[in-house]
Amino acid sequence: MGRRILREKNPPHMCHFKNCHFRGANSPRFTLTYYVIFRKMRSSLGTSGKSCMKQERLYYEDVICSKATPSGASAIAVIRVSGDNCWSIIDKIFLRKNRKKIENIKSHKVYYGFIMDGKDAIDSVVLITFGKDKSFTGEESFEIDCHGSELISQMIINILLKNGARLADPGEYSKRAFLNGKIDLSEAEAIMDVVNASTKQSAIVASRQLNGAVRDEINRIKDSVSTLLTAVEALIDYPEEDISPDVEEWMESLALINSNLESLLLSFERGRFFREGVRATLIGKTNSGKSTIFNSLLNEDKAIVSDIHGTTRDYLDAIINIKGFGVRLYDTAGLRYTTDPVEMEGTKRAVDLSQNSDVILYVLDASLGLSEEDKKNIMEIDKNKNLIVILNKIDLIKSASALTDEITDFLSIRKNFKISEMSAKNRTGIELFNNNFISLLTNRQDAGIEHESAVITNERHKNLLDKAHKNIINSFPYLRDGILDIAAFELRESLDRLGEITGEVTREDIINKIFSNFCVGK
Ligand SMILES: Nc1nc2c(ncn2[C@@H]2O[C@H](COP(=O)(O)OP(=O)(O)OP(=O)(O)O)[C@@H](O)[C@H]2O)c(=O)[nH]1
Ligand SMILES: [Mg+2]
Repeated sequence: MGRRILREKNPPHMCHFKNCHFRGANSPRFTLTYYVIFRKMRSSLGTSGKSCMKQERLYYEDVICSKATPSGASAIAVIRVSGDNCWSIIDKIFLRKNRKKIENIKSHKVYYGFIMDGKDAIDSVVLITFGKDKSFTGEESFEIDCHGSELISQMIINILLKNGARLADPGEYSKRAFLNGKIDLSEAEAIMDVVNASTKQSAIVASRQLNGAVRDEINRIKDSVSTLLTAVEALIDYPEEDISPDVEEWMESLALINSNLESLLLSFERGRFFREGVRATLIGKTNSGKSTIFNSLLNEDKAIVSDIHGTTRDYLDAIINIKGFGVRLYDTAGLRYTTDPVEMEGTKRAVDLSQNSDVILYVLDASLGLSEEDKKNIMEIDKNKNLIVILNKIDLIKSASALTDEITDFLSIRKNFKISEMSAKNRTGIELFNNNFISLLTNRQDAGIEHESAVITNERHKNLLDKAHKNIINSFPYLRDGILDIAAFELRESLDRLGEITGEVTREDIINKIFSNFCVGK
């Protein structure tokens, strides 16, 4: 069946709303993209946008179906079906326990019965119905919970296909939910983050984004930009009205917008850690105890440990969990002068890895103190990198306080560092190390993000925020000096960039690309 997109009622060919600045909005070649933009604008601009909007609805004509659970045998498999009038298929393929059809299908009902292929009952199933107002996609939908045999679910899908449905594309349910205004683009993007979350922190951040945290924050900023833009445009459009601009107030609200954008941008680094995990590399002189620390943090004897210098020749890695953060931890070959080509390659790899890490864990043998070689190695570490100096083997010394002072002094030119005392052999100091690790990455003592508002985790959002931020910075001097046309242009551009995050002004090809990365059934 071909795919068609239908509109109810008239599309808004003419738009007189002042802030409707989307190119082509009044053109007869009114594409799906712009159509979506207008629907979305109405919700995001609140009442001000309503003046140019007719109540419309956009939906797909065809019915899609797919299995939502993974392939292979399982207790239950779930098959999803969505599309306008898809309940008519239920009439053709489902009989209740008493072998009768459902007389009057209602939303949010659970029915027990049989999927029929002609006269044959294929499986006894539970059927759940969702009306278009209450479904995820915004369309009439239903779900079939059948027995989790690959064969049975395939047979049911074949029956659905025979009765007019087609197989769903990856992410098509979410795409329909977006196009029907049930979720915005940032919420849709969070769906796969929730599905793929591997740590508690990444699950919390993704689920918060799914519940609209990013959307709400972006909309708050957009409202402020919009208010400012309306005031500036009033001055441009009605010079005869003799409105006197309150430049001071404008500059104040611009500064507030700027700082809101900056704190969202700052959340990205943390957000990336939540989402992608953190890369941390143990580096330091031979025999300082890197492999022992690696094993202690991993809780497994994975790396070979010995008192022979140069035991580790190549790097090893493992995924560990530090207070809810997924961390890829690397153990590397010890740094020392050598002419052995294999060891030279090992130390080169160690340096390369540390340069690509989010955190460098420089390991010192506390019983040997801070040598010139250690100083040289530490000096070579990029000053902007997060650094934890681990004073290992503190069981061999009476007190580490003098050494800690010496290192603090030595590191005073750096910003992002911590010092952690540890005895990897005795497994002491690990909790303190974990706390240092978290507070270095989050600037907080605990890893909890309960009090954080929106956290940006998505590269696309970050790039758009960067652009919107630049537009705001650009608009400052123009607004201050009364060059209002250019100031308004920059404010509009920034509104567009913010609208791209939530999907109000996002090009169709970008939308398609986003949803094509989803799994089938989502
Ligand atoms: N007393 C004491 N000994 C330790 C501690 N940590 C490691 N060691 C010992 O130090 C020696 C070297 O440990 P490794 O973990 O192999 O050191 P490394 O830094 O990986 O060494 P290379 O792989 O050669 O670079 C071993 O004999 C360990 O048992 C510690 O906390 N206390
Ligand atoms: Mg080692």
